[in-house]
Amino acid sequence: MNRPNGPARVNAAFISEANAPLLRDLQADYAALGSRLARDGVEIDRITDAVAHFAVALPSWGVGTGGTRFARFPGPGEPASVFDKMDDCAVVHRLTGATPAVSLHFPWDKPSDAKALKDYADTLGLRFDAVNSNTFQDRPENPHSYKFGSLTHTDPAVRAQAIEHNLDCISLGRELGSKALTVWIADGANFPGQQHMARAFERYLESVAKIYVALPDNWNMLLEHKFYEPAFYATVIQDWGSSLMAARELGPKARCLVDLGHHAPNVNIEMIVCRLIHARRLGGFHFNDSKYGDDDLDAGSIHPYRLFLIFNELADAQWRNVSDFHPAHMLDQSHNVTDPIESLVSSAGELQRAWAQALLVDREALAGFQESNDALMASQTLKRAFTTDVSPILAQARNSIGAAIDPLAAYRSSGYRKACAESRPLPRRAGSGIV
Ligand SMILES: [Mn+2]
Repeated sequence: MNRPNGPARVNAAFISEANAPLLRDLQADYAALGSRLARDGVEIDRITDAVAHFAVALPSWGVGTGGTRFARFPGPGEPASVFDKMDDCAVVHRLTGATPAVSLHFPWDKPSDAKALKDYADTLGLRFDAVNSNTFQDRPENPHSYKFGSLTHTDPAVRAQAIEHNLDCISLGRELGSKALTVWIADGANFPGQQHMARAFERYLESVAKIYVALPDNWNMLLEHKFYEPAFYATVIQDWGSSLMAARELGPKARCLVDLGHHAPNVNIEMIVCRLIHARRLGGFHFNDSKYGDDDLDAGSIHPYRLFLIFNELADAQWRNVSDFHPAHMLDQSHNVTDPIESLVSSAGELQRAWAQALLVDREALAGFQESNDALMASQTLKRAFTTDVSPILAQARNSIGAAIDPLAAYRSSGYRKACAESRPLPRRAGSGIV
């Protein structure tokens, strides 16, 4: 496919040129950190290798400018098609080396020719992660409205329409090489008494069971919970308890997806992660950050310690060799005031940072402090890893796989956004809000 606006300018030669003047300082910084870690018995190359193999999927909706309930302020050169989105995702991947997959959202990204899209992704070196269904918006082609719910609607015809859409997502995902379907529903109530809460949950179980049976054997169904919005009184799948109950009723291919923004403030998300690991039902993550609610801010921008503590649970599970443990990593963010590519580049780096820090935790020492009830030293053991500046590890990991030592600076010098602004049509409308 001839894509004149393809991400050709951000290619291997460009990145190598951008890296050249930074190599000497990186070597010095990496050697200094290597010596410091060696004193703790940590071999730095082992951590760097793990970071280089870390991957997180990009949300197709994340490369467009997001918005709020109030307004959306489009940025220049926004993607106008799913192919443009793939180009932007390829740029993020070339710069970071950490984002080899894209998570699509249907019908927003529904291709007229799935094979052409798959072929184009192949040429970009990208693959497809979980596909996301959307039964929270009405479409002109749908005979029924989701205003009062989708998979849990009181009317069986609406439920059938929502089930059918999820089945369509599975068949599209099969053509694209996806291995998972993520299901988040907006169903719930704004008023006490509006919805029979028990019956709504029963209808949910009945509907998702009809989707579950259509899953290929090597697929997962990721159930995403969220405690409020757009339903402000009660949401049908509001928490990890409801999600886990549903996953257990459905079967082993059903897993729980933890979106970091979908919990009340101060909820101990790392504890939830730990419990889902125990249940062998941690399906994956939507990474983002928040201050107040489901803010969809950039990962690591508000609570980096919380992000580290979540990765600490993942590193601990890996250290314990927990069976059947392979959670999917995906970003789910809304970029309202930044260039979306820059936010995604930065967020991928923040996840790698948390992963590197988590791998630095001295788990033998921590276990000893926990056994002897030494609360202070146990806490210090985590803090020692968290306060280590692992930036040289991240830069060296990127350099080792042909990505950019300083991906943001490289991106800004590439002129990619300016070229997109010149070649892509202006968005048709500026009004829509939340993505
Ligand atoms: Mn999400």
